[in-house]
Amino acid sequence: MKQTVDVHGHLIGGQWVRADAVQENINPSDTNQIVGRYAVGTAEHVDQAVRAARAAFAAWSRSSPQLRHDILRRAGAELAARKEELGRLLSSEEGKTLPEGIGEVQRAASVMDFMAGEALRIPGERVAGLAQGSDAEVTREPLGVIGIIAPWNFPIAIPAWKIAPALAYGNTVVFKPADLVPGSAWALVDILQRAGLPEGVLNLVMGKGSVIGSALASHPEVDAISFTGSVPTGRRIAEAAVTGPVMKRLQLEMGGKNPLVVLDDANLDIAVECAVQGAFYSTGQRCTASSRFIVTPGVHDRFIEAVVERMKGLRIGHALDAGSDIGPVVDARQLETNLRYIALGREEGAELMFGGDVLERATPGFYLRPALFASTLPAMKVVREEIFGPVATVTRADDYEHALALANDTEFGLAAGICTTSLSSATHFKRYAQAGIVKVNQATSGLDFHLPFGGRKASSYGPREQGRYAVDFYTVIKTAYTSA
Ligand code: UN1
Repeated sequence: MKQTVDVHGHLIGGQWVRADAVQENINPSDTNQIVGRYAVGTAEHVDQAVRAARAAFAAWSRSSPQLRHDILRRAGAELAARKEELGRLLSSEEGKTLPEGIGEVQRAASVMDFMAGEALRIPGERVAGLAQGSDAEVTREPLGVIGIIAPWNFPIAIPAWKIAPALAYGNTVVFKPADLVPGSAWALVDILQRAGLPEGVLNLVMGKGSVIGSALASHPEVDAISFTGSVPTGRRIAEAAVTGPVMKRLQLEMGGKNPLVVLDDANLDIAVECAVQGAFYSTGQRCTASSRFIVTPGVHDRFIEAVVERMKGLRIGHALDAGSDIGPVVDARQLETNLRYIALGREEGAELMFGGDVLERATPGFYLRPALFASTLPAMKVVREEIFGPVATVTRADDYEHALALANDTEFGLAAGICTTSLSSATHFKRYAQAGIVKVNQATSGLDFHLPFGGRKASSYGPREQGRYAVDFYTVIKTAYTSA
């Protein structure tokens, strides 16, 4: 494809770098619309970016926390000031609705502010040593060059919550955004760079995961990889990351098949809201989405009826239309996956209660009506495998104990929810749900930026992201002994 003036380049060593290959960023709400043109990189770009990050590390890792704080604060302020504009860009490239897009940019701004503060609060401790006169200090130092590989479903918030702590704690970064959503990533990097980062501290290389992600995961000068995406890709990254001379530290956030348990004593309105919000908003494209509703007999039929009624009122349309509750699926491939699972659910004997059909709108896009399956059994693939679309299943449970067992009957362990008015069921579930995040009377998706995020089992590997806990991944501990 011919390069045009408006191509957005990579950022390597403080310079915007144009590439021979260019990709068009297509709007899933209107496939005739090109959101922008973005450079597509090679392993050579990754190598240059990693060298730049390595060269910048010595000075940046010793920089004043005040400097790092001020840069992050400035970036946060610009993100907040431009959230309407950047929210439009985000919704145009990813397909989530405009309020969701704007909300996500605000979240990125809040993350910058929070992490600006954390740059001033790097923890450490002084402890008495055991030998006579010996003192020990436990301090945290920057880790080095961090490779950040982000998914397409949160085009600005996930990059922000990985990049901000990396920089706050004195690391340098090579960032590879998802190739479906380079626009928000480019804008975020541009903002951080103009906020005053020295050259090479933050580098951006766009392109295919199979090329850029692999090159980053296997590069000997990269010290750690923070990745969010699928389990198979996470596994490939992990394998590549430990084969070099120095095994890289890993933080992998992967899939989910998150249960929402609804008990007989639940407030039905709350349960329906949690179900519909958690499963279908953001087009179900969240690793925290509730995809398995597990419902006890006394409320089972009423719950399905009420969810279907609520689904009938959902407006599926162009992400930027004020009337849309749910935007399109991100691309043709994901739509195909969703439809394949919807067909499979029927073949497996699940009962399609509502939705699952492709919709025509004024503009050509990947519009899908959210789907609800009932009469599903734990062994069905639609109940076991992550679909990453607006498809949810209802499984009947005999009682609370059975519901808990079904909730935990999965290889994943990211989020788990329960709707109940019983303190004892809620308390028991919080304790025994095998998940990194548990929600009571709240949708499983939608998380606070100041709290730790991560899962168990196949969902996650490595230390938590976000909040004060991010320090565990982005710093390395030193224990110093001194005798005077
Ligand atoms: C949220 O539900 O607010 O990729 C965040 C994802 C998760 C983030 C979910 N890593 O969906």
